[in-house]
Amino acid sequence: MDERKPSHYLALSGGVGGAKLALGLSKILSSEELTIVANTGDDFQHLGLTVCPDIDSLLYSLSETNNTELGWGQKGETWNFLEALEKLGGDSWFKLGDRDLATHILRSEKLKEGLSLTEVTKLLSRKMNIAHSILPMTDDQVRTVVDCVSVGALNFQNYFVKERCKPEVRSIYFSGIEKASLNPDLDRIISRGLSGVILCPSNPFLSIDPILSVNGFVDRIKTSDLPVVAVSNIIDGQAIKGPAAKMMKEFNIPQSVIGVARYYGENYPDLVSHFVLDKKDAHLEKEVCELGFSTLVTETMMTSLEHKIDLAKELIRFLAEALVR
Ligand code: FO1
Repeated sequence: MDERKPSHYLALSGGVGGAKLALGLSKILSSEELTIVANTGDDFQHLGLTVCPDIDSLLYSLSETNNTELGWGQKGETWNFLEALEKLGGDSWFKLGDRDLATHILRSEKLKEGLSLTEVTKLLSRKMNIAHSILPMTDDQVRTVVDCVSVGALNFQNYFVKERCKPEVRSIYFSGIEKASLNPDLDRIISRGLSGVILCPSNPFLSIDPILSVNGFVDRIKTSDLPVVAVSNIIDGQAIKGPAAKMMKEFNIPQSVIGVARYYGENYPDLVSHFVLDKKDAHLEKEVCELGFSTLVTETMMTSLEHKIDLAKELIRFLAEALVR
């Protein structure tokens, strides 16, 4: 009789890159085989609403309703609310489309009624016909703060959207992280046993760090002795999207896949065992290996659904090989 435990993978995601890979993984793994953990450090209160951009990127990506031109929000979006708000002199720097607004209003109402963020995310997932579990890293409030050289501490969305990532960054911290407990559902899933953890090609400082900083999470993963694979968000020295490369320069980290691999290795010793780099960085594979990672070189640009699925398949194969060794 085959006594093997069923496979179950965790994918840690923030922003567009994470959501793209999560979609690819969801096409090849069943809801019993995959749980997606979302960064909630980008969440904020805006116009009286609770906005959770990284959860929403996952909701819209997995329901295939995401706006691929903008990289956030929903496709076929209209902007009547925003135009009316502007006319009234309201705050319009953070663009809430009419369709997107429904998500934030429903979420905010349910949170006020006393549902947890996990429960609200489950409800929204169900309504969007998403089979896979999207779990916020915690149900407690954590807010990413970007401390900038000239302007001081900025809430994440002020830095990212209002200031367009222009100010030079001194440091980043996650307000509330000390008191945040790991999502209880996530805790249960880890206890049942995992086959591997995937750090999606999201910004390590802004998207992956907050998740790995939740109390006890890294220790739980480490004691399970699992293969943990990081997919580089940097290709040929450039971030696929967002300020990662600029931040690496500001933090004096090499602006390359080496910088990403070194960052994970130094900040999370003995956590990440496997590393995926893009074909364009193949010449750096040996150097990544020398940092102590098993490596896979492949196409990591996900410009079509096929690319997302192909990368997901390669990753799962790579992790499965690690398990049989
Ligand atoms: N990003 C922008 O650059 N400009 C926006 O106006 C904007 C609005 C927005 C509304 C809802 C939402 O869920 C996300 C939104 N984003 C916007 C994206 C978001 O702020 C960032 O991409 C993520 O937080 C980074 O992961």
